[in-house]
Amino acid sequence: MSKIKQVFAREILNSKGFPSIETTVVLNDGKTGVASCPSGTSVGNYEACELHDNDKSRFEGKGVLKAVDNVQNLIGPNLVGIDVIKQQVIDKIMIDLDGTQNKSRLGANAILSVSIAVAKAAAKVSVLPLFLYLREYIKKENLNLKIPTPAFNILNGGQHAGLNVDFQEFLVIPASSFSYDESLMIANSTYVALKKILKDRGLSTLVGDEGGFGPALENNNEGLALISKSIEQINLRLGFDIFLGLDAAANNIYTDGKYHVKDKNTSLQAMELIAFYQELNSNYKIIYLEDPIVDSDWDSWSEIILKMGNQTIIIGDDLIATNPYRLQMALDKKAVTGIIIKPNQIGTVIEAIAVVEVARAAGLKIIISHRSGETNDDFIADFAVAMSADYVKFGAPARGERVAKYNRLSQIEKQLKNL
Ligand code: 2PG
Ligand code: MG
Repeated sequence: MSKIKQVFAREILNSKGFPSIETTVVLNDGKTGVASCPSGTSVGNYEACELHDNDKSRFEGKGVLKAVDNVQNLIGPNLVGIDVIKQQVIDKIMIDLDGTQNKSRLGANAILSVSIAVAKAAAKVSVLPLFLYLREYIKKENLNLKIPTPAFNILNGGQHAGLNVDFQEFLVIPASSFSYDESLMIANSTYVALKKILKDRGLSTLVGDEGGFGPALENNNEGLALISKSIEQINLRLGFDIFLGLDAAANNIYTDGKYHVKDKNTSLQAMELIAFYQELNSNYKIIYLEDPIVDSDWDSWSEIILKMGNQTIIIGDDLIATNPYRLQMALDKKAVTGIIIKPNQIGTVIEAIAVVEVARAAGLKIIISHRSGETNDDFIADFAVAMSADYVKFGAPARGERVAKYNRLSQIEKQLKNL
C-alpha cells in the first residue's frame, strides 16, 4: 500500500501571467504526483469558486497564497497516511472539509490540484498510464478506448481577444474519420492558411488567449468566411472533411435583456439570435455550438434544440458548469445535446467523472475542455481518453500550454497501438 506522506503546494504563473496553484503529493514509497490548475476568463455563474487572495498589492488580487496555505495546512494533514489509490475517499474528505456548495472555503483550485496530483501518484503506484488508471473509475461497457475528435480554436474573439468579434471561439473540427495525427496536420494547415489570408489582407496575426488569431474583423460572419477560405485553400471540403464550431459564450453578448452582435444593426431577442445561428449554419455547416444562449433562459435553449438540434450539437458550458444539479436541470428541460466538462468548474476528479457518467447515460456528447488561463499540465488529455469523450477542446494547434495537451494525446495514441 502506498500512503500519502506529504502534500505541498506553491504559487506558479499560468499562460495569462496570473497565479495558479501547483500541488505535489509525496508518497511513503517516494513516488510523487504533481498537478496545477487552470483558470477561466469568461467564468460561468455556477462554477466552483477559485480562491484568490484579493490582496490588491499582489497580482491584482489574483494571488493564490491562501489556497496554497489551505493545501499545506488544512488539506494535507487530513490526507497523510491514506492509501493513494482511494480517490473517492480522498475527494470526499476534501469536499467535507470544505463544507460549502461551491468549494469557496478551501478553494476549488486548492482542492482540484490535490485531487489531480493524487490521481497522478496513484497511476504511478498502479504502474498504469494515467488514462488507463482513470478508466477504472467509469463504466466501460460499449465504450471505445480512442483519441477523441479534437476541436481547434483558431480564431479568438469576445473576452479572449480584446473584443474584436463577439463570439469567443471559432473552431475547426476535422471529420472524426481522420486519424488523430491527420487531424493535427489538418489543423496546422488551416491555421497556417488562415494566417496567410489575414496577412495578405493587412489584418493582424497576433493571437488571443487560446492561441487563435485575434484580428479586428467587421463581424462574426467575416470570421467564418475567412476560415472557410483557408479550408478551401488547403483543398478540404467544408461539411465533409472538416466542420466549423462556435463558442458564442452568450453570457458575454447579453446586456439589458438583449443580445448584441456586430453582424446586425439592432440588438436581438433570443428568437432572432437563433435565426442568426440558423443563417450561419446554412452557410458554414456549424456542427458545434457552445453556449448559444444566456445561462438563465432555459426556454430559448429548449427552442434552439428544436430548431437546430438535428444538425448541430448544442453544448452547455456556462449553462451547466460541470455541475450535477445544473446538468439535471438541462436534461429535464431538454436544453442541450452536448456538455463541456472542465474539472475546475466542479473541483474534484471524482465529481467530474460522475458528471460525465450521467451526461453520457442521457446520450449527451462529451467535450473535455481546457481553460483560457492554462498551465502546462496535460492531465485533461489523459482524462479525456479515459472518459471515452467524443471531443476535446484544447485551443489552437499552437502555444506551449495548448500543445502540451495535444502532444500528450499523440503519445497516448501511440500507447494505444501497443495495448
Ligand atoms: C470556454 C473556456 C475555454 P474560459 O468558455 O469554453 O475555452 O473559456 O476558460 O475563459 O472560460
Ligand atoms: Mg465555453
